[in-house]
Amino acid sequence: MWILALIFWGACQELEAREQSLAPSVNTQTITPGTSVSVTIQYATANPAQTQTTGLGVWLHYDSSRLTFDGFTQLLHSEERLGADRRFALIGRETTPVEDAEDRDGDRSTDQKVGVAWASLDGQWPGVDHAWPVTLFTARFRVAEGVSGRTMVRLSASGLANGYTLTAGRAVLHTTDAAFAVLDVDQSGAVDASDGVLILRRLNGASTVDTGVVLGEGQTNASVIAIIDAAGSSLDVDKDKGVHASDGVLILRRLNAGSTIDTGVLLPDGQSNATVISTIDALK
Ligand SMILES: [Ca+2]
Ligand SMILES: [Ca+2]
Ligand SMILES: [Ca+2]
Repeated sequence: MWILALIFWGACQELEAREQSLAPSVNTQTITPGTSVSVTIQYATANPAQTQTTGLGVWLHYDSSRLTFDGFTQLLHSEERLGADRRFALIGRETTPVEDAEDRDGDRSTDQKVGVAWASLDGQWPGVDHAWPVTLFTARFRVAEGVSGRTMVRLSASGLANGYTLTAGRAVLHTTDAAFAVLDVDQSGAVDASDGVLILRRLNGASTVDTGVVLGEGQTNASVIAIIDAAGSSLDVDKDKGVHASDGVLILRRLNAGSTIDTGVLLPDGQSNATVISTIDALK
């Protein structure tokens, strides 16, 4: 009995992992070489939601060959914005970029970082006077001349409230001529299961494919459908000379990290689970 109780307790702990989460207000933005771009970062908590803590330290990571940091605006609890309320301290603001030597964001292309941190001794950060998600700051960058393609602005934590883990999103910045992977049909900058869902729905003949799927900036149901339809025969991943729902099933299974994707799908002669996987992976 006590073992069951322990397992139950463990399951509850698992379910209730406390999170501080950071995400850009828009996941994908278009950039123009030689101009500026602003990335606004929002904060929330989960388990419990919308709760006060002792604070948070944030690093913003970026590729200095493409972006030059140009300062924070709208910084939460900065002196300009603190007014009479002194319960919060903005305890650090690294406006001079430093080398991203630790690479805590796991992306070698982001070689520099800037940081900001807040603390509340009585555990009342970010305070109750803000709508959730709370806007922490807007970071302005200058975009280098001659840039093309995609670049990421990523997030990591320099400090978390005790007992919390970090969930971090990332901003995808891209020029208008950036090439997206064939399977990145929502143009989010990443090929993932969301793309698989959209593709499968379309190959099933659906005319509304984006239900419940968050699309990249500027993307609509119609634009995603146009991208999928334009992909044409490259989506024929089982190479039976037709693009069918079965191709969508195979793609979605693979984008869900499946290593056996042909269960229940009849493959043509010469095709195997391995050949289909390599065809799909070549489109990522
Ligand atoms: Ca990095
Ligand atoms: Ca995508
Ligand atoms: Ca096919």
